[in-house]
Amino acid sequence: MDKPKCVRWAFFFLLIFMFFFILWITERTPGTYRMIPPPHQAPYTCPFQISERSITPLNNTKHLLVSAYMDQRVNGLDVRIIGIFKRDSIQKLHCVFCCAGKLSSTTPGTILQHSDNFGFPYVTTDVMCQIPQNCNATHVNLLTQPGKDRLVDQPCLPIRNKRSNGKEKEKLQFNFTVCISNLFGDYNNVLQVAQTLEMYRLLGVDRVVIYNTTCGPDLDRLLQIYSEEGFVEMVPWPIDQHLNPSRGWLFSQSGGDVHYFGQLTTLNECIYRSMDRSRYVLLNDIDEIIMPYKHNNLTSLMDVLQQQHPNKGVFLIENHIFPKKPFNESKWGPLPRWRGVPGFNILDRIYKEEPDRTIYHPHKMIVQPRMVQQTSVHEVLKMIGQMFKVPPDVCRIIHSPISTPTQRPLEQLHVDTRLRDFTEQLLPGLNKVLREAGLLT
Ligand SMILES: *[C@@H]1O[C@H](CO)[C@@H](O)[C@H](O)[C@H]1NC(C)=O
Ligand SMILES: *[C@@H]1O[C@H](CO)[C@@H](O)[C@H](O)[C@H]1NC(C)=O
Ligand SMILES: *[C@@H]1O[C@H](CO)[C@@H](O)[C@H](O)[C@H]1NC(C)=O
Ligand SMILES: *[C@@H]1O[C@H](CO)[C@@H](O)[C@H](O)[C@H]1NC(C)=O
Ligand SMILES: *[C@@H]1O[C@H](CO)[C@@H](O)[C@H](O)[C@H]1NC(C)=O
Ligand SMILES: CC(=O)N[C@H]1CO[C@H](CO)[C@@H](O)[C@@H]1O
Repeated sequence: MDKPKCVRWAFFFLLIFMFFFILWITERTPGTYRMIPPPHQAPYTCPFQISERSITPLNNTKHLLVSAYMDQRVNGLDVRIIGIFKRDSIQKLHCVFCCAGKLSSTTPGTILQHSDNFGFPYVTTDVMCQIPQNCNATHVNLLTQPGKDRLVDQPCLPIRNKRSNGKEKEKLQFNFTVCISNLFGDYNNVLQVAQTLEMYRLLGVDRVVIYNTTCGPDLDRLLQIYSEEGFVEMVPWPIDQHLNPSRGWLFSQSGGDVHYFGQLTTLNECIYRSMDRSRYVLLNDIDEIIMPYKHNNLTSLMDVLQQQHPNKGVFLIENHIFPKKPFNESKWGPLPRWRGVPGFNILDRIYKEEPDRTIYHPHKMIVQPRMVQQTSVHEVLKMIGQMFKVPPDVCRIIHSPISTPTQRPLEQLHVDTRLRDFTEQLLPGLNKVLREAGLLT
């Protein structure tokens, strides 16, 4: 090859390279710079930055913000911001809104600390804000001082549950949502979780919301499948990146910054997340099944209970422990195909402890989310409407904990095979999802 030809070829390849390089750059730009506002905007147009995370630190404070929801149940207040606040440094806060692209004037925030904190330094806290007049609010932010200059650095929260104005109440998307407040500690009990989720489905649950700090590798794969299908909604919950979360429920016993990986906050978050889309919300753990004993499913149970108790909005369900030992191998399992699956088989657990009703006995709850303002784990803290204790022969919790410290003698246990009524219905779906997760050979 002579020299000019070689240069011409080199130039040609350079041009092609540059063409693809430019194409690549323009493809990438919108994703990479999503958080930076477009240029040439008038001053104070907003939002500057939108938080897409489930935990957002509030600048110049020790507090964390979680989410903002429209809530006009109390006169004069419009928006509820759910947060995790450091109790010893709670200060005055001011609300500022994005009103169709324009920044509003500030309004004072009303700070409502939840009454349950179990001694921990951080507590679930709501800030209630009033929207200024003539503001079509889309986003909200909090300021420690009522000036606008500090806003550039602080990502604002989108306001959720905005009902379309004037429209009749829309039909609810779901009848029953289960809120699983936390997954943490590389939990990998796949067999139990798959059985439990399939049981929820048979009982009429439409959606399971799971707040996820960490989980084990096999459970991760299983939950990816459920979440692609839409039955499970995973909410990232990286609380360990912001605080030192406690594995216990009481500060004096286990120390740390916040109760059980922020369980009290996620339960409240889940109620507001479900408020405009689910008739009922079930607040229980992943090792618990709220089980009707006189009905085939939750729909028929709640139809009857609600008819008998029209003013009740919170239904307390008694907890019954099905200990790890002794157990009775069910005649259907453990099937050999489940041998490679991590976790235990809840169908084995047919012995149940009788709860000691002379001491405090914790309940879990089925609630109408629109009747609840603030909740704790075993009871609601603030509500509109009343509570009802559901008799245990109508509905109770089948609780299969991963371990039970004290083993009771067989004479003190009762046989309860309610779960096995569903075995035949359970197996097809269960084996299908375990196969999809690559856990059955
Ligand atoms: C408020 O803003 C939303 C989104 O920007 C828009 O869809 C809605 O029509 C507005 N409502 C009013 C009353 O202007
Ligand atoms: C909710 O339950 C009602 C009956 O109580 C039923 O008509 C409706 O289809 C159910 N909705 C969903 C989403 O399952
Ligand atoms: C619930 O059970 C009732 C009565 O057995 C049945 O008619 C209904 O179809 C069931 N609903 C669901 C959602 O499974
Ligand atoms: C749960 O969170 C961990 C840690 O962020 C992540 O690695 C995992 O993929 C998440 N699992 C699911 C199913 O979302
Ligand atoms: C398991 O259940 C069967 C049937 O109820 C019973 O015959 C058997 O004795 C039980 N085994 C144990 C170890 O409890
Ligand atoms: C001044 C200041 O602390 N700014 C921070 C506010 O918070 C965002 C993210 O939450 C940070 O990126 C800023 O540096």
